[in-house]
Amino acid sequence: MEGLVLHEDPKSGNCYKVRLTAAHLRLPLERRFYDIMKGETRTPEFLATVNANGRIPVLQVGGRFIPESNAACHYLAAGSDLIPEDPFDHADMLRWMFWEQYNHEPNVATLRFWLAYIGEDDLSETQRLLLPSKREAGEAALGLMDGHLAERSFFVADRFGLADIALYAYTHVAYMGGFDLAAYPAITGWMDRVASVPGHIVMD
Ligand SMILES: N[C@@H](CCC(=O)N[C@@H](CS)C(=O)NCC(=O)O)C(=O)O
Repeated sequence: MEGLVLHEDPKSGNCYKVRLTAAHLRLPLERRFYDIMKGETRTPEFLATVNANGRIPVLQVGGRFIPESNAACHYLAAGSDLIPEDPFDHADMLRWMFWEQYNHEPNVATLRFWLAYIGEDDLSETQRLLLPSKREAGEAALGLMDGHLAERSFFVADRFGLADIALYAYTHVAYMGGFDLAAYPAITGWMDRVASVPGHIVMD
C-alpha cells in the first residue's frame, strides 16, 4: 500500500476508527495532528489541500485524500477479512456503517462532544434546545444495537469486522455524553469481545 498518513485529532472517535482498522491490519500510519477546538481543520490551507469539508479524519494515500471515516476504513480493509466476501453480508456491513453515521454518531458522539469538550455551560442556545432530542435519539440507537446484539456476537455474519469497528468507536465512550451503558447488557458484552480481538488498540 502507498504511504498512508492520517490527518486526525485524537479526541475524535471517527479518527480512532481509522487507527483501529489500520491496527487490526498491521498497517503503519503516519499521524498528523490538528486541534478541532482551535479550528485547525478550517484554515484556508487545510480546506484547499486536505478536505474542502473542513473535517478530520482524512486518510492521505500518497498524494490523494479520503475524507469520511467509514470510507477510509473501507479503503484500508479492502480484500481483508474485516469485510465479508458474501455480497449480502458486505451490504449488511455497509448498512450498519451508514446507520452509524445517520442514527448513532450525530447523537451519541455529538452529546459527548458537547458535554465533555465544549461543556454544558458553554453550549449555544440551539445546542441546549437540541439536548433532549439528541438524548432520545442516542438512547434509541443504543437500544437498537442492544436488541441486535442480544442474538449475536458481532454485527454482521457473527464475526468481527468493519461494522464493529465503526460502531465501537463512539459507543465505548458514550458515557462521556451521559449515556449509561449498564442499561445495555448486550452492548457491554460486545464491547468486551471487540476489545479482546487480537490487534485491538485503545483510543488515546
Ligand atoms: N462524517 C464524517 C464526520 C467528520 C467530523 O465530523 N469530524 C469532526 C471531528 S469527529 C471534525 O472534524 N470537526 C471539526 C470541525 O467541524 O471544524 C466522518 O465520518 O469522518
